[in-house]
Amino acid sequence: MKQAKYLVPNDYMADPAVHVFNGKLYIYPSHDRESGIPENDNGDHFDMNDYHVFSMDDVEEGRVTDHGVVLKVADIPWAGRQLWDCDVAHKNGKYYMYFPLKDKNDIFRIGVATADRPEGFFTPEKRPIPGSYSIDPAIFEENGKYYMYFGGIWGGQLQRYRSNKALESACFPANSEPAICPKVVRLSDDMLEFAEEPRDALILDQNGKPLTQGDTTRRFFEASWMHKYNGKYYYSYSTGDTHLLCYAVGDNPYGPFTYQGVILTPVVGWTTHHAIVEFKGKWYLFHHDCVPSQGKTWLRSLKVVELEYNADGTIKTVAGSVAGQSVT
Ligand code: FUB
Repeated sequence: MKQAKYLVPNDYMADPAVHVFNGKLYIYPSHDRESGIPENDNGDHFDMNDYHVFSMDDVEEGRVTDHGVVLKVADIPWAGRQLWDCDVAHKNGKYYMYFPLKDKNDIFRIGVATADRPEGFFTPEKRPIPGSYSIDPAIFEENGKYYMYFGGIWGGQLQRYRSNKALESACFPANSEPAICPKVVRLSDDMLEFAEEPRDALILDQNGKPLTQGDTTRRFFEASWMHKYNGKYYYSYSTGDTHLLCYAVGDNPYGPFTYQGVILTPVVGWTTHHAIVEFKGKWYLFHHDCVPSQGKTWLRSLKVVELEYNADGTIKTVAGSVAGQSVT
């Protein structure tokens, strides 16, 4: 498959997290809906209130099974509003869904819900993860250790924290100062808490200097993902207001990571978000755009395209739908 394909043409799904469980591919997206809330920089118009799970036996063949609603805002005891990008991990026969949600004070926290099967139903814990904040949890497992990458600026509220403590008010570094970093934290053995204080996942330029806040085509905004390729750790993310998916490579899950380049050029829509996964010997980039909704930024559609690497381990840039990429 060299052309991007839409996966769920009858509904709006975004922010894919994708994993192989029991030989199948499972997709955990956000479920976009028309809420009528006007668009703003806070992302209030992304007012999602449930999740579906999808699975595929084969990406090339393309058939997608919808396992239906697996978790709803209405079932989460601490819920305020806005179920954003989730991810799922498997440990010892149980499946753990991590999801960002605003609490009753309109503060994003990260919650956990558990299931006995990858397709759910997921039962939420009574409280969010203690010490959690911001959005976009992405889980990476290696040798029985589970790491969560998280965070997002602007509507994702990461600028309201320093050293894992809430500030009196939001604070962005000056343009010449090191950029706000995504966070990485190891999960506890029971998968329900953080095992340590979240750390900065530092992104460096080729000279070993931290990317700066003013470097808006390279600095982190939201949408973390981690995958391993040829022994290296590929941390990937969205640059938000410059609409790129970028990546940086490191030697261990905590980083630092050195910036390498662009994975996906801008798509139709405002947000860009992804998952990278190997399945049946090929690598795939799952992502979303707003072509089917004719550019309504809050109604996004899931897509997949094959991802290719150069011999030196760099990723071949994929053209997003703004560049006029044709889709099937
Ligand atoms: O879907 C809501 C937010 O939009 C996600 O959490 C971000 O990553 C962006 O895609």
